Amino acid sequence: MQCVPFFVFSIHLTYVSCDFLQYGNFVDNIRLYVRGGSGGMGLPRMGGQGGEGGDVWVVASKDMTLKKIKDKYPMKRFVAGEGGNSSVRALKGERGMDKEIPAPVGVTVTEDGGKVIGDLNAEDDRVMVAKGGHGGSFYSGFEPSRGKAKHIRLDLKLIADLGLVGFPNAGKSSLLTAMSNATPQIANYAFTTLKPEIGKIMYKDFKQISVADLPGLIEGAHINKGMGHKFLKHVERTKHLLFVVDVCGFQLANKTPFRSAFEAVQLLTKELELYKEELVSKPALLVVNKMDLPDAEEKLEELKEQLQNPHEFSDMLPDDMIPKHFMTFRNVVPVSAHTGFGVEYLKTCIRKSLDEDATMANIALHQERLNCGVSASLTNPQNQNIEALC
Ligand SMILES: Nc1nc2c(ncn2[C@@H]2O[C@H](COP(=O)(O)OP(=O)(O)OP(=O)(O)O)[C@@H](O)[C@H]2O)c(=O)[nH]1
Ligand SMILES: [Mg+2]
Repeated sequence: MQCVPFFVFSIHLTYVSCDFLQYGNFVDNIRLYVRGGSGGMGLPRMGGQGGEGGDVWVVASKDMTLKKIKDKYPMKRFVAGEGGNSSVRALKGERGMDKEIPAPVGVTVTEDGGKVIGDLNAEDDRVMVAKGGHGGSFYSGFEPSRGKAKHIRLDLKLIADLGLVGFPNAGKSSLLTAMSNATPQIANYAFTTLKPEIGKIMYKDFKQISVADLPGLIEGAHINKGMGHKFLKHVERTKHLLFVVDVCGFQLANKTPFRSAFEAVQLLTKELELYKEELVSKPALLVVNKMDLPDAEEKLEELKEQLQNPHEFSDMLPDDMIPKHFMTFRNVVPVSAHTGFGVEYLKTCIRKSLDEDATMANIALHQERLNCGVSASLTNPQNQNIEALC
């Protein structure tokens, strides 16, 4: 068998646009109308004050998805309760009921103009999105005010320890299947994965590492070609990146250039850099997949040599696609997702890499606390509780 790339998509790269490709049923952003409740009427003749209108909150809830919000609230309209009017029996009107919008963990809440209202990163995190109006009182001539009204967006970014980054067909989903409990779709054509999926790698000591399988990147993803931004944003919140390349290289279509494994690495780096430069400073590992194919060993050696001197070998790439900084991988691991070769070693490398970072983060936190303690004892002669000062 010859080591050849797959030529399944016969369309030109530039025709692969978001309009052309469906994003499956996966909903990863949604726009909602929210309005705080109006305040209640005051009672002028007795100086009574109307109740405050309720507020609208977005609350992170387990097992919630944006699709569920869409299905359950098709009007996508959330209005909090009105404050009660002041009356002879209850001079202070009752406060209106708050309205809670359950949302998945990992959403960023923004206003229409793009201003971030808040991130919900853990269950029960909450953010107020529309304040209720004031009840009518002496100061307002007993007239209540209306609640704030606006459109907001909930934008979901997956949170995972590891994000798989690669061209289509590199074998990302196959690798996830080989490493974890996930059963993503796998097929011999580009863009098999249309929505992100999370799998968990289980270790013997019950440690779990979450891995996000993402749709394949193509050249131009940063300007929204292919699946573009829709999934690139999911890389933002993963702690580490796992680049996956086909040892034999990749060609999207017969009109697009063939890219060797080395070029694939650089192009993937550039796409990340162009989308958001800080992404390329994330810790990364490189998986060289399909090592069961003929000539794989020679190709791997060639790749390793090229990675040692990337400047020398980048002239095959267009100038504007050469990354500003070449990626430094913590490990370069040859595997075959098909035969299982190298998969256990890869799992060990991933674990080690994440553990090392967790240890470093703990040391840094400890150091920060100590430094804070030193400055506290310098500025605080009574030597108060350092923790409290920090
Ligand atoms: N020979 C060989 N083929 C593999 C290996 N891993 C994956 N493949 C094949 O490569 C093709 C693509 O695999 P997928 O796992 O769907 O690739 P992907 O990177 O998830 O692709 P997209 O979801 O389209 O981005 C399938 O036909 C797999 O069977 C491997 O280790 N060796
Ligand atoms: Mg896939």
